[in-house]
Amino acid sequence: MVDSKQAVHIINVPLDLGASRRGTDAGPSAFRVAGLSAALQRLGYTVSQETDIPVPAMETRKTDNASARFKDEILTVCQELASTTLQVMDAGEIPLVIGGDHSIAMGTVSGLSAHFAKAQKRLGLIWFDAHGDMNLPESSPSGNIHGMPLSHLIGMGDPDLSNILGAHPAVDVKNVVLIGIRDIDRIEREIINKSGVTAFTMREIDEIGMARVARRALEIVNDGTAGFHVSFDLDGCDPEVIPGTGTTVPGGVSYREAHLLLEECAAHGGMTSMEVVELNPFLDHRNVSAERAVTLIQSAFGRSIL
Ligand code: B3U
Ligand code: MN
Ligand code: MN
Repeated sequence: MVDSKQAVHIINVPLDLGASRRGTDAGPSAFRVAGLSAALQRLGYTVSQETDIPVPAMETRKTDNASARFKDEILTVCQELASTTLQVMDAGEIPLVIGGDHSIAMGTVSGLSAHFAKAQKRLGLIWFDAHGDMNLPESSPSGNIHGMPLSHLIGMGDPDLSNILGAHPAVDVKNVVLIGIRDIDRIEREIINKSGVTAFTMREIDEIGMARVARRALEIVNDGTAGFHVSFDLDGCDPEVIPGTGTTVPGGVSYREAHLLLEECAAHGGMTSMEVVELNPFLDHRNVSAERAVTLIQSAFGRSIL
């Protein structure tokens, strides 16, 4: 679906209310400094527009919701983001959403699904992450919403967060894959195992290789759907590849494996949209994580070596 005749619309969401550590709010700026827009143009895309979603700064807010911190603020941001991804899809452009912490995926994916739901179509979802992001407010050890977006997108959890734009559930579990996971909480493990989503843990990647994981994942997300979205948490990569993120977990996906996955997504042709989240420039070294993330995005958008 992604082809160079379509225009890319970059949507920046400088949110860090979903994580405990400050700093993902500077993600969009680091991507600008790393030359994201020019990198897409070099591949032949036009970047039609950049939209900045307004996000309140943590210092201006208080939260008394211990099990879903800053829920009201995050819900407002996700509603605005969902209407934007819906409009961008309706206009025939490719949404590229730049975070921000991973809570924003509830907005991104709800808007995409609302677009397809109008034509009675479904969306597949690739969730690349070190974490499962399938906690519920009652199971979360932290109360951080960036550990909960996927459970809400499959219709569980807080009814406000799981019903953004009325798409409920936003995605069907049978078209959802997790890739790269290696740090799961105790109750979250049961939630994942019971949910019906397919998980390719680091063990599967080690055992059968990223090429086969990518191909199997693509079969699942394309089974009966109108295309698939890639929600790419940079912490899925090994910390040596992406040091600039807040919750690093050793033993992650290598730079080449991550490229291969995204090259396979581009080669398949069904990718409708992408989001890249959890970049924390304050933890980075001279913006290398942002620069590497830009080249990963290029792979997803069809860059080939030759
Ligand atoms: N599972 C933990 C940690 C976590 C999830 N996502 C990130 N960290 N980035 C939690 O807080 O839910
Ligand atoms: Mn995540
Ligand atoms: Mn993560």
